[in-house]
Parts: sequence; C-alpha cells; structure tokens
Amino acid sequence: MHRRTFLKAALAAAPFALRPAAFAQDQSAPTQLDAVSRYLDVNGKSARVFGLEGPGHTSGLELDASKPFDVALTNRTGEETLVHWHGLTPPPELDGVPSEPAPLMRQGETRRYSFPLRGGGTHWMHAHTLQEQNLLAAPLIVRTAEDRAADVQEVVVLLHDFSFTPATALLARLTSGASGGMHGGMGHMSHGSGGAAQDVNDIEFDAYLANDRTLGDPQTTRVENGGRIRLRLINGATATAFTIDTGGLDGRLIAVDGQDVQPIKGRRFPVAMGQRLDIMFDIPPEGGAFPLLALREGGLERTGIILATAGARIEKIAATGRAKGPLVGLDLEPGLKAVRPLATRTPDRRLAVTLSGGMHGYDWSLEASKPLRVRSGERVEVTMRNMSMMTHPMHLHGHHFQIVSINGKRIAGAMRDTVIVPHMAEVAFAFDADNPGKWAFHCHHLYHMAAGMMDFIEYERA
Ligand SMILES: [Cu+2]
Repeated sequence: MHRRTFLKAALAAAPFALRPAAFAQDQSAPTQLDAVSRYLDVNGKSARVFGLEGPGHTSGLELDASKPFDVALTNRTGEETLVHWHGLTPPPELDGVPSEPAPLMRQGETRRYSFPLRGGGTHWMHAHTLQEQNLLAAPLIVRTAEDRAADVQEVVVLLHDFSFTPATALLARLTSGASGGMHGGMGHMSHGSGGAAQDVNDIEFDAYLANDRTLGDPQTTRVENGGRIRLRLINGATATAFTIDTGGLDGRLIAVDGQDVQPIKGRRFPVAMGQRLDIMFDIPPEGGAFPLLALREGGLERTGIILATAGARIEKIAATGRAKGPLVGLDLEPGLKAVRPLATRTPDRRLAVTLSGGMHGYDWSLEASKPLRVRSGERVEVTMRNMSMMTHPMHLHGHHFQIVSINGKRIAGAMRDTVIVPHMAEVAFAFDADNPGKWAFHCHHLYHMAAGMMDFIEYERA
C-alpha cells in the first residue's frame, strides 16, 4: 500500500493522530473548539474529566501556520472556564488567564479568538485554573507547508498526571500542611555526585497517562517498516516532570517548546511541565514494536505509547519500572542551539526574580527585585534564581524567549516558552518586548502557581 493511503487508514482510529486532510479553515469560518465534560476510564474506574474537542471530536487542534489562528471556543463543560493557548503569541485580551484581562466564560458561551500565527510548532492549550488537573488540556499543533509535505508520520502524545481526588482537595491538603500521605510520597534525590539533595514530587497521583491511557492499555500506533516518525510530545502534567525513554530506538530531538533546534541524537530526553519535545525516529526496515516511555522523575511510575509495525509482537509493559526516573535537570540545555535565535543585541533592561518557598508552609513565591516592567521595543533579560528545594518550570506568556545563561555561564541556547530552574540554580532568558500587555510569568507546577508562584511582566506606556 502507498504510504500516504496506509497512514490515513492507520491513523483514522487513533484519536490523537494527525489526519493530513483535517483542516478546512477558510477566511470566514472559524475552527470550532468545544470545551467539554466527559468520562474517562482510568485503571478500571470511571472519572469525570474535561476535554477540548476540535472538528470531528478529535482532541485538540491542528492548524495551518500560513493562516491566522481563528477559533470559536464554546464552553460546554457545565461550569465557568477559559483556555490559554500555550506557546502562541496572541494579543493579551485573548490569552486566557482568568480576569487578566478576559473574564471566565459562562456555560454555553462562545468566544472567537483570531490573531496571526508566527510559525509552526508543537503547542498545547489548557485551562489556567485547577481544571487543568482534570484534563482541560489538549494538543495544539501548528503545521507548516514543509511539515505537511514531509514524508513523515506524525504522532502526537499528551502526557498527564491523573488523580481521582479533586484538584481543590489536593491543593487544600498541600496548603494545610496536614498532608501526611503526601509528604510520605515525597522523594529526595541527589543530582550527580556530591550534589545536594532536592525535593521531588509533592503529589502522589493515581495514574500517569499518555493520550488518556495508562500502560495497562496503551495507545499502539501502527508504523511502517523503514518509516520515519515525528513524535510531538507535550508534558501536560500538572506536577510531574518526565524523562522520555526511547528504548532501543535512536531519537533526534529537533524542537523544544515548538521551536526548532539543531538536531541532537539521544535515547533519553527530559521534559518538564508545560514543555514540548519534537523527536524524529527511523523505524528499522525489519520492523518491530517500539515502546516510547515517559519515566516519572524520581519515581518508578511510567506511561507511554507503543509504535509497532504490522505483525510485530507487542509485549505488555508494567506501569512501574525497576529504576526510578532520572531527575529532570539542565544537562541537555547548554547543548540546545536555536535554529532561529534572537538577533544579537545588548539588553535594554535586566530583571531579576527569586523563586522561594517550600513544602512545609506550601508558601511558593516569585519575588522581583524591582517591578517587572518593560517597554515595547526593548530587549529584556530576566534572571531567575531558585532558593527553594524544588525545581520550578517557569513559563512566560505572550513571548518566546532564548536561554542565555545557566548558573552564570553565558550560552546561546534554545528558544522556549518554559524553562526549568533547578533548586539553587540560576537561569536567565532574553526576549524582545514585541507584544504589549500584561503577561503572566509563573511556575508551571499547577499547585506552586496556585499557592503564589506567579507574577506579571507588564509593558509601560511609552
Ligand atoms: Cu514550582
């Protein structure tokens, strides 16, 4: 069978797979997106969760980079909500942080979101509320003409950490300090030889999902012998960092946070909350079954999908491994080189923030040494110093930034929108202030954000 025909047939059944002919955007009609309530079976038990359904009830959206973002979002969740387009650069009134500035949407309300796209990329969208815990989150894939012309099978995977306990109760337990069970689950790990111990994982989840499924019943994606695969992986977990383990398959990392990097070969790639990885694989001509696993940082738990050629024997994979997942650190970061970096320029403004707080008071904060104000047209450099015992994945809305310094060492790193700052580390990023507004800047650990690790970078009027 010709590869394209084969792919269409094979992918039709996979809810998260990209279907090449799926977009039908035109100038006048927006793409419909519904925020919904649905039931999901997790480990044999039914859970009410949310979803974001695009055309044909597929999860999420796939858009054409040559056209504007033009989406009509309808709230069918039965409660108030709002959606943030993580990785895109909308004007501030379309960003999606409740009341900053747009109010929450009422049940049944439809809002239209229209703004230019700035290129392709693996992005996602999610509620900027505790509803993110209940899967008010989905892939948002923007494909270029080059992506569409490539003879590559795309596989989109959204990772998640799932709990049967409501997010409000999880947060209340953490902030009340009366979380015996939660502290019991918390890990302490050392990084490298002689590194100080750090805290990892402040919540024990009931399951770790890849495209809504556990390894008890994983997504198995049919691939071709000798075929080329592009994994578009999104860490949509609220409080869990993962290491992607490609098993016996060599991967080539080609983008982080939807921004192209010079390819890096490997079999293990870290991905913190909010971040994305695009990894290319060549399936061997002899075929086989190839699990792509996501190892929970500091834990035995894992999730993932399986790529399999026709007739391949697929072995059952346990949802817990024998070795704890590695700490997600900055080892890979200095080696990442942006394909399209910022132009070389001296910063016009330097900002500095300190990340602090701890598990006991659950008093996470982001403190700036001076007001986080910028002016349109400036090159801004932001230095983040983490004085706490946990790693924080820091996300700035409305912009893409470049990593320019790690622990005082200058680098010309990747373009990103989310970067981790490990405990006692210092990371700096630079961005061009080209999208006036008031922009959320926060930790992408949902409960750290909810407990106060969030601020705004605001443009001054000239
Ligand atoms: Cu944090």
